[in-house]
Amino acid sequence: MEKTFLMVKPDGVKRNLIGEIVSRFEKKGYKLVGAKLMQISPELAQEHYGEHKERPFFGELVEFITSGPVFAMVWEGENVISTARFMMGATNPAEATPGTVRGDYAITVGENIIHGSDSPESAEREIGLFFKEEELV
Ligand code: RTP
Ligand code: MG
Repeated sequence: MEKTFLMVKPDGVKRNLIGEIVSRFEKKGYKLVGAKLMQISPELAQEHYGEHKERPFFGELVEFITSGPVFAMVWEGENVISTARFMMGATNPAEATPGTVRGDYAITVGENIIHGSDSPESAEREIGLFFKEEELV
């Protein structure tokens, strides 16, 4: 069964949106197989967002994602990688459809509430970065 890595970013945790976000994926029918509240180190942040290291916003991205605790999760289900991305909404919340997480709860691209793996390769890589095998049930 397909698995993906989702994370409530520091802005979502600060705004008390963990429950709301978990609830959406539970109600959709996906299964939560791993979860933890954690502080991301600068090293892990740079590794996680490695594909963006040449981008002008990389420094701000690393600073933001390490600015407070995040809620890291692994979800399982049919087509969960692409459907979770659809449920998250566009990267820029100004373009995200109402009914999506970013469409309903965010305004700016720098603080867009949630992360989700964008492909099977990213999902495998990111689950491995954030979770040990024994942390998944
Ligand atoms: P994420 O990786 O966080 O789930 O977001 P995403 O796939 O929708 O977007 P991605 O292209 O991977 O960008 C990662 C994060 O970088 C920030 N960003 N800022 N200032 C900008 O133009 C800009 N572009 C991207 C966003 O916070 C985005 O979530
Ligand atoms: Mg991305």
